[in-house]
Amino acid sequence: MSQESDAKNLIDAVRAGRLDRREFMMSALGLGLTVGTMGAVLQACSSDPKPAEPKPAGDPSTPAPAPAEKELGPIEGELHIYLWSDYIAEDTVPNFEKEFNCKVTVDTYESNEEMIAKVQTGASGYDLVCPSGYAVTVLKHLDLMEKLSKKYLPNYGNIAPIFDKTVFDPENAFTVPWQWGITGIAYRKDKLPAPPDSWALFQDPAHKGKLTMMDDMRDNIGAWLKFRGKSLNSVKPEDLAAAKADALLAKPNLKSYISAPVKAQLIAGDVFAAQLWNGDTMQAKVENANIEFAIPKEGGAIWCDSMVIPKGAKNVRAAHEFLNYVLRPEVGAAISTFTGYGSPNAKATASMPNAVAYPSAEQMKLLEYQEDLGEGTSAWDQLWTEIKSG
Ligand code: SPD
Repeated sequence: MSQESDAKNLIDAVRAGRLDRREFMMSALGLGLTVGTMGAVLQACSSDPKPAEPKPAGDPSTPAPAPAEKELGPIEGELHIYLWSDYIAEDTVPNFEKEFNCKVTVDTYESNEEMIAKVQTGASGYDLVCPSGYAVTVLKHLDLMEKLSKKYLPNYGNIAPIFDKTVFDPENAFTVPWQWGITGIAYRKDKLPAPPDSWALFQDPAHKGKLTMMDDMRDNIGAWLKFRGKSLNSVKPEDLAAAKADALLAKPNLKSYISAPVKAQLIAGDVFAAQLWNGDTMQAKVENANIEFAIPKEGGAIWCDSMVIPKGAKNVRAAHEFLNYVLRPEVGAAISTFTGYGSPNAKATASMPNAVAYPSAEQMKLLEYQEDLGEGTSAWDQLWTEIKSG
């Protein structure tokens, strides 16, 4: 049976009440279904006709009252966060622990897919995770997020209008935007003859063994799609076949597929150019001023990562207190000063002399937001496996 039909059978079983959410996840894992297939099938299944809009009671011009928010108990004594590496200032957690008398653990990951796989088990033990926009959509389809109780987030209004009611969370129901950034090329200006201006750099054998690309399906394949003028969200078989051919052409020149941890190799000069995110590049530049960042002429990805509370989290009040705390202007500013990324917090940005400016309309022409691939996710998963093992 195909992955899709296995996934459909499982979803039917949930709908018929034969499996609960946890049994569903365990069965899916047992069948070896990928995150992509599950998300795609769930998305396809959720395109059933919508129930009729409820009729407004009374004056039709009166907006329906907002649904009651969950009352939360007192703050718990612990909080468990699962976050991208190098994505928080050094004093953010210790200051929170002291002020709120709450012990915080922070574990790190290097890709959305790694994080989703853990959250999908239903027993990750995390109270906060940090998906990129497209991954918020995947978690939503899988019903893996708790709704926020805004009454515990009085600082929510500090979020800049451009990050308010995003495509991936149009009702601000689940997300607190954390950082935004761009995927491009980090390079050593003292090791390359000229600043790189194209993804073609990685196909040039002149720097064989001194180049790396990200161990991140969306960023890696996305770059090769942009290289050929395609959308980095394309699921067209012909676009994906071309991206695979380009990725395989580059592969012999690559030292490895590696994401944020490549910073140490750039600093040491073992790597001359790496596909990387802008903020991580700036963190490396603090250690070595020869490191620069470029957006290839064919374009790159722009994304916004947000904090969300996974379904079943145990320390929901502490999660809210932490979110409200990081929304303080000075805390948000300290985080972005450390990470080198853009802050979605307007008040934080206003207080930072060197805040990363949101791209201009001209720069935005080169950039594209990553979106959920829906039913195309399984084709991408397959392609990424073939590229890495090819
Ligand atoms: N070191 C933190 C990097 C965060 C990158 N998140 C976004 C990835 C988009 N594919």
